[in-house]
Amino acid sequence: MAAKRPTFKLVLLGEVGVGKTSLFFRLKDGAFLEDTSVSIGVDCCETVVKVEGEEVRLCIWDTAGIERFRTMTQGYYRHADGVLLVYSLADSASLRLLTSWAREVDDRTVTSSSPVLKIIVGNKSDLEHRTTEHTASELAATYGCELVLQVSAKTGEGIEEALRVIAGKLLARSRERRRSKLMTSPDSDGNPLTLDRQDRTERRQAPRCC
Ligand SMILES: Nc1nc2c(ncn2[C@@H]2O[C@H](COP(=O)(O)OP(=O)(O)O)[C@@H](O)[C@H]2O)c(=O)[nH]1
Ligand SMILES: [Mg+2]
Repeated sequence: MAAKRPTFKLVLLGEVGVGKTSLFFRLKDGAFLEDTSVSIGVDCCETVVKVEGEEVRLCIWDTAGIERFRTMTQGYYRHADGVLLVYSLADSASLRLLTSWAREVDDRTVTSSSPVLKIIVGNKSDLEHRTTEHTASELAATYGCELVLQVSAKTGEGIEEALRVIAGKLLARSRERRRSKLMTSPDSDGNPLTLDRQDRTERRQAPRCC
């Protein structure tokens, strides 16, 4: 039987209008959706990225417009491996307001078994920039965000590279976690866990969104 792909859940967050749904459709269909209002109800998709010869499956969730009420449910974050904190490079307020989203992620994921990977994504790189990389990097340092990326959902610029970097980081973290568990956790019989056994456990728990 073919080996299952490592699977990770990513959720999109950020102010209304920064381009989350456009990014979602760019990742889902590889195209720019001119009218994102038609997206209501479509909130989850998957894409497969090749990293170091291994196929990684990313399940990506969009807010489906709920963020305007600031009432993201706990379920939205459940089993999330990474959060894409999106702002618009053409709108400095959207970067400033990302701090409250970063805090919300910390509050909502405080009980997660492993820390969620926080990634700052500057969208609309095709427009004139009204934010600086320095400000984004400062925010990243303050809130423990490990990556700062720039993309355009409209032109597709930076998208493939962003997916590869994110998938690579998630894969490396999951391997690292598995290694450290192997070092520390014996199984119920007192034997050290083998990689295969741990692997199967993680695969059973892998989120399925689509
Ligand atoms: N120029 C440009 N416009 C974009 C880009 N991404 C999204 N938009 C536009 O920004 C507006 C808001 O996008 P949307 O995806 O609905 O934002 P959301 O509220 O964060 O989901 C729409 O008019 C999009 O067409 C981009 O990369 N470049
Ligand atoms: Mg939207």
